Amino acid sequence: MARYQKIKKISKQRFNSARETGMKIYLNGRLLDKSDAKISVFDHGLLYGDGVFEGIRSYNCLIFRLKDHIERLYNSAAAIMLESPLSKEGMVEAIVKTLKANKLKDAYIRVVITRGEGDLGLDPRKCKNPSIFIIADKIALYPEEFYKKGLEINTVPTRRNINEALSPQIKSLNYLNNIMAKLEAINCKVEEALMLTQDGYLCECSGDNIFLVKGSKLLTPQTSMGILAGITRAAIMDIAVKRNMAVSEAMLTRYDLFSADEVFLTGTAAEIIPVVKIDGRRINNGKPGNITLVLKEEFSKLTKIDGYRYSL
Ligand code: PXG
Repeated sequence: MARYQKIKKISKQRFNSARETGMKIYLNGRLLDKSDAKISVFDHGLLYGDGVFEGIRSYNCLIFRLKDHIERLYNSAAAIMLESPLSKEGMVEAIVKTLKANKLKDAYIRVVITRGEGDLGLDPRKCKNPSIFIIADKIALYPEEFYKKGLEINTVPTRRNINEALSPQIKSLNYLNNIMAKLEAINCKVEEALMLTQDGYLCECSGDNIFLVKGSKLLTPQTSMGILAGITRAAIMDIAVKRNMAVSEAMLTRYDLFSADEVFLTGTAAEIIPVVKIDGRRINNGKPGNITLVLKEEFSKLTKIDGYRYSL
């Protein structure tokens, strides 16, 4: 009996430690249990949103377009004069190490570089050591029914940040512009917010880029409108060009949206998702379009071949 209890106790300990050590977080060179992965309340990433990040996907041990994500991360850092403690190669190694530690073949990877610990003033010179952390987790997509039926979105009153104030090309930790827009969408009981530019042109959603299909042509707002140059967006444009579709980056209006044949959104988390209603108005017949579905299929093929391979 005593022996049985002892075995039970040991296996319980094993279970607990397995659960506690469940998720490993990369933090400044170390892999830590989730509960031990902590940064200072004086970190300017937290105090001022002073930092940059990336959201990356891996599909069956292939990190989709990792090189492009790394480039964008280091461009964002350069734009805010933040020097990464890791080289680009070192960052790739750290990402792979995190995926391996968590035994993840399919994952959503969040890479964050913060300005680091400083004092209560804004001055970034007080922050001597930028922090890097990497979280690799399972991905939360929109519920499957939205991919089948399509999303309902709204244009919202909150305008996209202007390039001259804070370039939307910088993937910074300051996402309040996007969150304000998302709140406005949620308050109207729709899934996503489409932000316009100061002049009322179509810009982008809170975490996704937008595309329209008109005839056999694919249209999307140009980067100078103040959008994040999405990596999924670029992949879709590559696919369309390969399929001999006309693709154009343009200044688009709500008129273009309401007269489009198809509308869809692209993003690392959402991939490609059809939009069937905007501002309460049905797009075309209110059903996901054929070109959207073909592009979605082609994108899925690309995620099997276009990226950085690792093994567990
Ligand atoms: N625009 C913005 C403003 C974004 O934040 C995209 C476009 C799409 O870019 P990619 O490279 O992913 O195709 C993003 C994506 C989420 C989430 O949970 C998405 C993003 C950031 C944070 C969370 O969906 N960025």
